[in-house]
Amino acid sequence: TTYDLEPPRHPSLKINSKEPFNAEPPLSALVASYITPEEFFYKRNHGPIPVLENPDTFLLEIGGLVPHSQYLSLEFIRKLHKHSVTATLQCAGNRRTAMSEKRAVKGVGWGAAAIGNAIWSGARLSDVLELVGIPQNTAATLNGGKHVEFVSVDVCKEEKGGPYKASIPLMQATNREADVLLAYEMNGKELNRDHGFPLRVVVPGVIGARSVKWLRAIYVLAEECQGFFMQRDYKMFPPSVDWDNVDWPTRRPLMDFPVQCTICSPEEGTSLKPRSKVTVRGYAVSGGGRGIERVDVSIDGGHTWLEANRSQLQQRPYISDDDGKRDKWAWVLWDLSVELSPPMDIIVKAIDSSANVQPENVETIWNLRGVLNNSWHRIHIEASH
Ligand code: MTE
Ligand code: MO
Repeated sequence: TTYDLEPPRHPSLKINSKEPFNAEPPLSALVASYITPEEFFYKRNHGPIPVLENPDTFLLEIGGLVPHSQYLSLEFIRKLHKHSVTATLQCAGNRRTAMSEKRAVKGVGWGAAAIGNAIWSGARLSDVLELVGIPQNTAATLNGGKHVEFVSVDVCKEEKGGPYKASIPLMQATNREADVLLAYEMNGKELNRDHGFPLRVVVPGVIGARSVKWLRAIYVLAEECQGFFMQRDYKMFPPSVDWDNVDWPTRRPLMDFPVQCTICSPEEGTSLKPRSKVTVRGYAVSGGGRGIERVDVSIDGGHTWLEANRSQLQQRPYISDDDGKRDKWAWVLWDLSVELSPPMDIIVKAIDSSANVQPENVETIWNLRGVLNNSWHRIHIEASH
C-alpha cells in the first residue's frame, strides 16, 4: 500500500488512527519541557507521508494573482533571511473525545495532547511575497488577490485524491508581525517527514489545519481556498446543527484558536492517599497572539480558585505578559502545589490577555465536528489507602 514508507515513530505515542497516522504523546510528555521534542509532537495527517525523491530539484511554485510568478528552490529559500518563531500548534480537534462523551461527533478521537510547542525556523512568508511583487501589509493586489492558498503534495480522500490545501487572508500573509513562516527547521533540526519535510507553513495562533505541510505551491487568489478543509470541515456550528441539517457555506473557516488550558499531571484517574502534596501541572495557550493572563485551579469543585504559577522559558520562572519578552505565539506551562484529599476533582481554566474565558461545560459549545473543545478541564483523583 501507499502506507509502506511511513517514518519511524516513538513507541509511547497513543495512536488514534494508523492510516492515516494520527497520534498524540502522553500528557506528561507535554509538561516535561517547554519546547516539545519532535518525537513527542502530535502527528496529524490526512494521507500517507509523502516521499520526496530529490530535494535538490524541489521547486516551490508561487503564482496566481501575483505580479511575477516564480519557482524557488530550497537552496534559494534557505538563503533568505532566516526567522525563528516559538509557536504552539494545536489541532482544532484537540480534546474532541471529551466532547464526544456528551454526544457523538465525527472525527479523530483526540485526547488533550493534540498540541505541541516548537521553535520553527525558515523564511518569512511576507519576505517571499515581496519577492513576487506584493509589498508588506497588502489587503488586495491590483488584480484582486486577497487570499494566499497553500497547496501540498500529499493526497487525501477528502480531496478525492487531490492534495491537502488551505488559505489565509493576504493581509495576514504580508504582515511581518503575524510571523507566518515557510519553515524548514523544527527545534533547530531539519524538518522531519512527519512534520512536513522539506517545507511547511506555520501560521502562529491559528488552528493547525492551516499550517500546510509538504508545501508545493502558494497561489494568491481572489477568493479563499475552496478546498475541503476550508469549506466542508473545520467550521464551528451551533449545538442545534447536526449532519442532517448542516449548511456549510453559512459559516466561516476556523482560524484563530480560543483560550485553552489542560491539566497534564497528575493524569485522570490517579489514586492518591488523603492529604497528598501534589504539584499540578499543565499548559495554557490562546490563539491570535493573545497571551495567558491567568490560570485558575480549583480543588473544591469550582467554589474557590487558586492562581497557578506560569512560565514560558524554563530558565526564567516567571515572565509577565507585558514585558515584551514573552513568546507571543507560544503556550505557558503552569504549576501549582496543593494538598489533595481524594476522592475529588481538579479543575482548571485560563483567561487570556483579552479577558476571554473558557466555557464551563462542553454542552454549550458542542458541535457536530467536535472542534475547539476548550471547556474547563476537569480530572478525577481517586482515593487510595
Ligand atoms: N498539511 C498537509 N499537507 N496534510 C495534512 O494532513 N494536517 C493539518 C496540518 N497540515 C495536514 C497538513 C492539521 S489538521 C494539523 S492539526 C497540522 O497539520 C498537524 O501538524 P503536525 O502533524 O506537524 O503536528
Ligand atoms: Mo488538525
